[in-house]
Amino acid sequence: MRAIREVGARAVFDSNGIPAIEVEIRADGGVRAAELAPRGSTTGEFEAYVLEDAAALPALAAVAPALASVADLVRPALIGLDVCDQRAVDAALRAVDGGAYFRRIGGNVAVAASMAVAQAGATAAGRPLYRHLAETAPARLPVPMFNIADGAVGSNTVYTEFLLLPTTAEPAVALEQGARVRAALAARLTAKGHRCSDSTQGGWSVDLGGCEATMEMIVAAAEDCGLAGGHDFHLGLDLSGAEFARPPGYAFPWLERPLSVEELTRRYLDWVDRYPLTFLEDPFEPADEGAWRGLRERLAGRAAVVGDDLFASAAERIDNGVAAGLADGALIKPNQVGTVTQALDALACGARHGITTVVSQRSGESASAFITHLAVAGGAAWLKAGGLSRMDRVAKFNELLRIAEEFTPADGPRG
Ligand code: 2PG
Ligand code: MG
Repeated sequence: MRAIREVGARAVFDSNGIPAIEVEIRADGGVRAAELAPRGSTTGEFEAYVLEDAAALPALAAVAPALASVADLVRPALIGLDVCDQRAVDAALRAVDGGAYFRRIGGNVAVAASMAVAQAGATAAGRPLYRHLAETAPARLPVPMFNIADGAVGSNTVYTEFLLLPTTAEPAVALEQGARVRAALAARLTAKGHRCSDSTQGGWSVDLGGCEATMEMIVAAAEDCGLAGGHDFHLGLDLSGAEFARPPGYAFPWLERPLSVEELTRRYLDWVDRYPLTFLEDPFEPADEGAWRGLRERLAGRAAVVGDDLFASAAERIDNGVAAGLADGALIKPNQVGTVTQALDALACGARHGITTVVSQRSGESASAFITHLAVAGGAAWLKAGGLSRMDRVAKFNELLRIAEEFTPADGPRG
């Protein structure tokens, strides 16, 4: 047993220049690790609570309540625990919180502490983080998917993330494909007089006025690289439906007018017919269960309906949602649910149901490649880490190349 000896914290900045809490763990044997809490730009109602003094943003003082939580609640609960026993540590975090969504200790505090313990535990155990975390789910290498053109909230006015999904399972080949299509898209955009700039997630921040024009441009850019839609790659969209729900319909900025659920469903079905589109993330708001089920039934497997805000990375929500026929896939983001163990449980739950699992970044990130290891350990199908730009995104893709050097599919259950 390697005991946790010290739990410290500091206020730092995330990739968007927003103050975040970083938790630092020290354990027996000189082991030391720190992780900061990522932050979503669109945060669903079922996400773990962010404990901060929001009125003080962007001053570092906004982190003061989270620092107090570490000092007063988390530190006493974790000191003396085995740094390698992630389940016990995460159970202690939940116990000291005592409620739902980490409203007492803060989901940001919980996730930073949980991830820092995992990193320290891997170091103490002398093995890579992905092996340290692999418990029950079969470990495999996820396929990287790329934010290739980004209109996500905070990026521009289209409010949709355009994703490139390579079909190859070979990480280096997939990453090269992402890089080539990124460059080809920039060439097409600049040739048409559009300005190319990086979005917060490392995609090209573009506003071509609508989803169809953007998908056509991406497909053309991929073809410039000799890649064929439906064969070498597919497309995905993250629609962030909850942001645009105007019951009983939806008012996306790229729509000429608000659409009813039936009209929007038909629009999605039409796109799946016309484009190599196989991945629809958050097409509706979570409460619109009939819409989710209806789209999924009418797609009949031609494209995956994937829940992000719908599930908020909670195994119980995935269980219920899949049983209700709402989705064929789930995004997993540790800070949505609060601890590494709960994120791994959500991945295992997805595997049990045979749905597509996607480990994902947030808009506000660190330079850590934690989620890459989580994706491998939990057997995720996909790694959604943004575009191939900005080191906070590229670091996560580069880590996949490093892991691929030593990975064998037998790597998995703890030996
Ligand atoms: C998403 C993520 C990452 P956010 O919606 O899937 O792409 O963004 O930070 O808004 O959760
Ligand atoms: Mg999303």
